[in-house]
Amino acid sequence: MILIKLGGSVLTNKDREYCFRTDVVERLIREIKKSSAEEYIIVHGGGSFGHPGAEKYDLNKENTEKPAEGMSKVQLDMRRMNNHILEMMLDEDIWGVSIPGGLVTIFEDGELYELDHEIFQRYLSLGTVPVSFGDVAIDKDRRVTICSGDDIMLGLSSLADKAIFVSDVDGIYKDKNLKDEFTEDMLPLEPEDLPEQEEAIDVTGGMNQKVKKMVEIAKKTETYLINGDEKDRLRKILNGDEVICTEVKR
Ligand code: ATP
Ligand code: IP8
Repeated sequence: MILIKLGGSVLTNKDREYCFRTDVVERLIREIKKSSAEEYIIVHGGGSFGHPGAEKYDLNKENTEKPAEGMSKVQLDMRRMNNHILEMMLDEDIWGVSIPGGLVTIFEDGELYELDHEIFQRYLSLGTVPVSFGDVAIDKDRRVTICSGDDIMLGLSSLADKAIFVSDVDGIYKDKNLKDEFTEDMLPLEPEDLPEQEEAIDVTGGMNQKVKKMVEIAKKTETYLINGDEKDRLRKILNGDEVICTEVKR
């Protein structure tokens, strides 16, 4: 089974709320369809659908003033995004089924505590393609928190032969301006070695948090970050061909 995370940075225009990059999403779905991947799970991020609301309601903080209102609204935003993606998949005869991250996870003080693997395996064995996504989830300590798509990737990593993160950069860069060479082989780069991000970033922590989770995922399965803006990279990596990317090694 291959895990594919379609990142919010490639699916949406993060500078404009609710702005899908329709052509890119359609192409990525076609690349998956044309590839030799037979059994796979798609996980998608929140991009400009999920992050603005999550920030507005402080859903990733310890104290959230309006947890029920925030949960209700941001869950709806994420389900709208997910519906779009499922519709585009149906257009390519890919039988996607929605598995919202908030319904299959429990968090403890902001960290993933439990993820229900079995539901994914059951849907896979039906011949469907589970499509899970970052969501608002239950937290044992904080009441609510944000479940990142990267948490779902981590939770499913022990089932996977390969985990592919599709982003809008060629790989993980060591310098602040993303200008120098990105690192093709993350060993022995540690998440702490990455440049600190100054700008306000995603509620789920941007690239630094992603790399921490990728390092954990790499202990379980082959883990790559590729640029989905570049045509054919997703199809090629799914086929097992070499592409420009960062492979995070354990
Ligand atoms: P989402 O969390 O919404 O699903 P995503 O998974 O696509 O989004 P982001 O959190 O947006 O991922 O992270 C990708 C972005 O991180 C890139 O667009 C890039 O500009 C930025 N970035 C910051 N630091 C680095 C770095 N060291 N190497 C590569 N990209 C970086
Ligand atoms: O974009 C975040 O998921 P991510 C989901 O994968 C929400 O970090 C609701 C912001």
